[in-house]
Amino acid sequence: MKKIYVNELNNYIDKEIEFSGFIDTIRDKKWVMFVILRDSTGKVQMTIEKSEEQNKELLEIMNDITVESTVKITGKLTKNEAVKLGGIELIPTKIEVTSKALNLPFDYNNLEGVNIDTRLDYRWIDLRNEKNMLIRQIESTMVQAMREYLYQNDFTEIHTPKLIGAASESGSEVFEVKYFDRKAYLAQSPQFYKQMAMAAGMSKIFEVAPAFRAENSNTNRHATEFTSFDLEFSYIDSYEDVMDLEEDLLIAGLSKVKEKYGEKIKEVFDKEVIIPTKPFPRIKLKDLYQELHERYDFEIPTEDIGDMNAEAEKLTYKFALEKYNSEFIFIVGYAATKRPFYHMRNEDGVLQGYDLIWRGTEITSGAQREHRYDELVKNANEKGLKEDVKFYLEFFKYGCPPHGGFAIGIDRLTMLLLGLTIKNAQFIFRGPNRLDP
Ligand code: AMO
Repeated sequence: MKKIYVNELNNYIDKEIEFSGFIDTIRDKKWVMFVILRDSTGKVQMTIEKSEEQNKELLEIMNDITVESTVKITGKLTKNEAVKLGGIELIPTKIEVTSKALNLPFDYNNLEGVNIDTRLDYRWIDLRNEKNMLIRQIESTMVQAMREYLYQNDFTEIHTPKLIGAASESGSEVFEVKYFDRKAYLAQSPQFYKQMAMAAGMSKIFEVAPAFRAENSNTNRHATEFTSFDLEFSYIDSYEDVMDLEEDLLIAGLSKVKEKYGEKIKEVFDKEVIIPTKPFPRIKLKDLYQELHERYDFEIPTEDIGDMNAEAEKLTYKFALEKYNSEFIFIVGYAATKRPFYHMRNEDGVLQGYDLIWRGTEITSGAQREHRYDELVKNANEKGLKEDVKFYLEFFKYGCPPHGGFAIGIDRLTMLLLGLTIKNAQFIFRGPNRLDP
């Protein structure tokens, strides 16, 4: 029999049904027992009159049961205006306990004061919290809308390997794994395979998949495994084309989220979903340094010159709001020495790539790629990477159109959308000190 969910119950008034779910709460009164049942779509009240003879057996079962156990109820669904939960109640004739719960380690309805690590140790219980459930639904809506936008624009979704034979991209920050009698690595990005698809003539591709980074950093925005929303497309004239597409993609995603959850996000997370307008502001790194210096007396540390750091990103958000009234801002003009070798440089050596900052955190890196074999070899050599990226360089020997792309960190997107830390935003957080559950 097909499971009937709480949000479908209105179609079954006065009918005999089977309903399965968790026991949410039990209110045991003198004459009656109210049991709130829950599934992923909502809650419904089950009412058991104590005076009725046929309920004796049901009450025995209920007296022995714990909250958070799961049950399968047979009964009749009736209208009752006095019931706060949707004006309906379930009158049971049979209760089957499908799983009995132990006492919970914490009250997931009241997480204030519960240590985040304890919560993560029992993440499956923590996720029962309504707010956490909502985070998952909002993220799913965002990703769905972005996927749909790409399907509508003739992108093909691909699935690239996560086990790779050579340390990718920069040679650092990768996890090594034992692969029979040799070493393999976990992909830090699908970068090389996105580009291989371009060399294959696929023109427009995307992937939503895990990326692995062996970064030993404990911040609010770093994870060792995260979900990367990657795309790549061909026949571009400039990285401006890549930024244009990213604007449309984010507008599509955020519009859907606002339409479906805008009110709820305001109520539960106290965050406004603001749909950005095109074009997002774009600024050169050296002009940004100057603005940050003049406005906030900020000086980029010597080791970060040509790049950004966390503090600069925070101030850039402030600046973007002040100057452009925008939560988003593209930064261009990074130093080639600070960026991967596969970014294209123009004839003056200026990097044709960008980062996108949203609400003070980098959510994207993107670029036009170097598709000319000789140039690419030169750039790889400059970074001392020739052997590691030998297989990748081959992709560009047999014809490859000009192309570009970007990657959005989905966990960061969710985190910034709802004002969370990455530990709260990720379905299951992975960090230097967390591999379980
Ligand atoms: P980059 O390394 O900037 O670019 O990563 C792209 C985006 O992924 C997210 N991200 C992370 N999220 C959580 N934890 C981390 N440790 C982490 N590291 C990165 C960020 C970031 O902006 N190949 C290029 C992309 C491209 O050019 O297409 C790349 O991987 O949101």
